[in-house]
Amino acid sequence: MAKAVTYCRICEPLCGLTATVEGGVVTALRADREHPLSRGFACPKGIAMTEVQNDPDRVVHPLRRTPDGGFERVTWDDALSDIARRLDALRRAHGGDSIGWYFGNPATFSYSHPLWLNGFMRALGSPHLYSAGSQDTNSRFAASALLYGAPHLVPLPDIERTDFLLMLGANPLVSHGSLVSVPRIRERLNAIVKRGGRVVVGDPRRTETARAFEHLPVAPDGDAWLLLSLLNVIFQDGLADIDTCSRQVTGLAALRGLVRDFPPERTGPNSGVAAEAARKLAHDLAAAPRAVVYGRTGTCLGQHATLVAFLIDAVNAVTGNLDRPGGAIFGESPLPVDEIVRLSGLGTYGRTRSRVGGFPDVLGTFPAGIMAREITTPGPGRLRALIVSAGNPVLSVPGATALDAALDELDLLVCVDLYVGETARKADYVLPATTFLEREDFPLPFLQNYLTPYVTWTEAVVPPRGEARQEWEIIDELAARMGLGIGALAPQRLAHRAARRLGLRPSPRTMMDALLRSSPRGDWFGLRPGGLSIRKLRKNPHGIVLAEHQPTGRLRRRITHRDRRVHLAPDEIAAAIERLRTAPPAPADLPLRLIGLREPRSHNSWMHNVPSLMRARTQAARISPRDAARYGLTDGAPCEIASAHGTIRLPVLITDDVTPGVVVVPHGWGHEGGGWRVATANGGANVNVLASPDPGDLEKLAGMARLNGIPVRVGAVGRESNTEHIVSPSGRPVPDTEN
Ligand SMILES: Nc1nc2c(c(=O)[nH]1)N[C@H]1C(S)=C(S)[C@@H](COP(=O)(O)OP(=O)(O)OC[C@H]3O[C@@H](n4cnc5c(=O)[nH]c(N)nc54)[C@H](O)[C@@H]3O)O[C@H]1N2
Ligand SMILES: Nc1nc2c(c(=O)[nH]1)N[C@H]1C(S)=C(S)[C@@H](COP(=O)(O)OP(=O)(O)OC[C@H]3O[C@@H](n4cnc5c(=O)[nH]c(N)nc54)[C@H](O)[C@@H]3O)O[C@H]1N2
Ligand code: SF4
Ligand SMILES: [Mo]
Repeated sequence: MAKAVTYCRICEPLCGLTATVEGGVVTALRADREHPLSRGFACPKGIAMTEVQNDPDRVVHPLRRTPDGGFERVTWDDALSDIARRLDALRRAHGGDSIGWYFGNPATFSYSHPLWLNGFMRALGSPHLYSAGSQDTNSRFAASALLYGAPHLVPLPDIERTDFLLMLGANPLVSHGSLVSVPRIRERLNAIVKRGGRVVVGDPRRTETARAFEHLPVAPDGDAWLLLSLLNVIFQDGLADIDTCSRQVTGLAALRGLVRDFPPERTGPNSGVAAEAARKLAHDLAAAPRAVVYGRTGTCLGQHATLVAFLIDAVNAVTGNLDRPGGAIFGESPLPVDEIVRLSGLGTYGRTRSRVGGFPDVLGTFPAGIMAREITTPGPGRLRALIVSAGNPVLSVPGATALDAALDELDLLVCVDLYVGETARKADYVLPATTFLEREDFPLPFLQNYLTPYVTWTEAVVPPRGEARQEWEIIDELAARMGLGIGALAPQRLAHRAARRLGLRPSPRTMMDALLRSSPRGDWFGLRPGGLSIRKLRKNPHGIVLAEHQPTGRLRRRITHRDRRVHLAPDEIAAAIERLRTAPPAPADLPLRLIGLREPRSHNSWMHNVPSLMRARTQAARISPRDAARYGLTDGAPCEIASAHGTIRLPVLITDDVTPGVVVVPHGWGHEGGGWRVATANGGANVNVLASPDPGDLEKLAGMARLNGIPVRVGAVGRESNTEHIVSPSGRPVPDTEN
């Protein structure tokens, strides 16, 4: 029996774990008590990763579709040569831009996977790159491109030092924090209150986090209105920090003009926040010595997502809270990220436009919401082959029904996954990926998100099960068989040079080591003893804390606008405010607004095959007592939710946590007939069939999916339904909640 130290790569705090390994098998995972940040904390999902690791349903050999719709086991050699041959034929006949790639959320937790797939797509010369980002973070990146010139400059809420946190559309007590890496975030939030500060949670639902702090009910998709009204009050009442602004920003007067028409009295009906409450909030924010507004997925999946992300930073800037302790700060990585982003050409926004819909690229990706149309729309550049790695877009993108149908029209669909889920079941090939316990790793994209600067390296804890391979190895092999020169990205070129010097195969590891060693904190290949290298990190398996706090006062250096100022009134934002003002009302027959929620024991779509996480629970639609009475719904009985695009059925959970007028349904359910048997047995409904598949309905500036605020109606389902009741004294399944 051996113990190995590693870290969890399911969600963003990246908690430290220790693994018990017996005979090459992980038999237990525990929270790592010696991890300097997570200090013995891990959530039930992290612990349950053992069950994913050893899941009998995991795909551990390459699979090929059979004519009867099943799968058969094939060798890696057969799979890769057939895939390479078919991709190459498409490339010759129709061009590299007939081949696309969608990478899902777990991809970003691997340092090597995104780098290699970007290199592959670059080598192909294809613009068809899609990701979970358009359902998650791209609005944030687009806003940063407009504000700072650099999409990757994402401000962090300085929870450690703030006196006032206004949190919009985030539920970190369940999600554990996102676009900021703070292990034990609950304690950090409690500490704000303990030192006399405040945490205000703007959310249409009284969430776990809202209950623990101060709840400000906002209307779905109401954040832009609320933020405009806050700015209006800040300007009108002379609360702006003019001194700081004169040093930091440009466009202040223009922004003032843009928000003039949005006094709280006028925005209230749309924001859901009464005028008096909005006025007081603006004053409290401005009066707090150190305050910060932070927004997460609840603010990213609406009609005005980029505008909202932009306005959040605008409030922070105008109150003098940008780039200062306790405000919105810009984390730094021990690696020269700004330079890497610049050299690799990855830090783009709007450099290219999509064929369908004309959307600007965000970090080289287009909205996943247009994939279906890219497949079905004839003409040059039509998407004919798709590789999906670490994603389940059939359950995660808007207009799931349209995508599900479009996938059937592809010449080739290849999925690289741990399971045959709802997307992989449509694939020609399913290729077995390693889990994070079976690969070495480095928290590359998260380094600048840590509030406490930290760095770590982990080796694989166990060898891959069966024939599973790391994604980068699969991509490397595919590229070689297609005769594509990998190394199209600057870091990869570096890896190639470093590897050649050392006589090694170019690998992510050689690349990372070269980057680390040559970074300002590196060991400079021996010139700076004690500096960073993989060797040094391996000697410190619990990771290394690099400083107490992220630095502040360096924003000017990092902004890439020529004038080195924060741009507060770009034309794109003026146009977005105009669209907000003129947006047509929802149809009268769809009177309710649908939003999502995350559950403590789910992780998007992929942890529903873990028996210990699924015990006695089910998916449900939460609704207020008022609306339940109005629409004749009974607690625990099935209801039907219909939008302009689809209909789903699921049990009702009546709760006064939900603001009247709102229905709440978690995503990631709707498992059917795939290779994950526990998930399939728990089924549920795919809420994204209710979202619009129409490119015209995606948010304009980043192509964000509209997954929150969907107009719907709800009705009871007659007795003919065989859906089970969910709440009963006999202990039937209930929804997962900490309330
Ligand atoms: N309605 C609604 N829809 C949403 C959201 C919402 O809030 N509401 N949230 C959106 C957000 S924020 C996200 S991030 C997306 C997620 O959407 P996706 O990223 O498309 O899907 P996931 O459900 O995360 O599925 C991940 C897949 O990767 C596999 N996997 C897990 N680990 C690995 C690995 O290491 N390697 C490989 N190759 N495969 C692996 C899993 O088996 C699973 O099939 O969903 C989005 N969709
Ligand atoms: N347990 C668990 N943890 C997770 C995940 C998971 O699936 N399960 N997923 C991970 C992923 S991929 C991500 S991206 C993060 C997301 O992290 P968070 O964004 O913190 O997580 P959510 O729970 O989706 O919180 C979004 C909140 O927005 C609210 N909301 C919905 N619409 C609106 C709106 O229009 N305005 C406002 N102000 N609020 C609104 C919802 O009620 C919800 O409480 O979580 C990560 N962590
Ligand atoms: S909160 Fe849970 S899932 Fe997220 S990193 Fe920590 S242990 Fe893993
Ligand atoms: Mo996400």
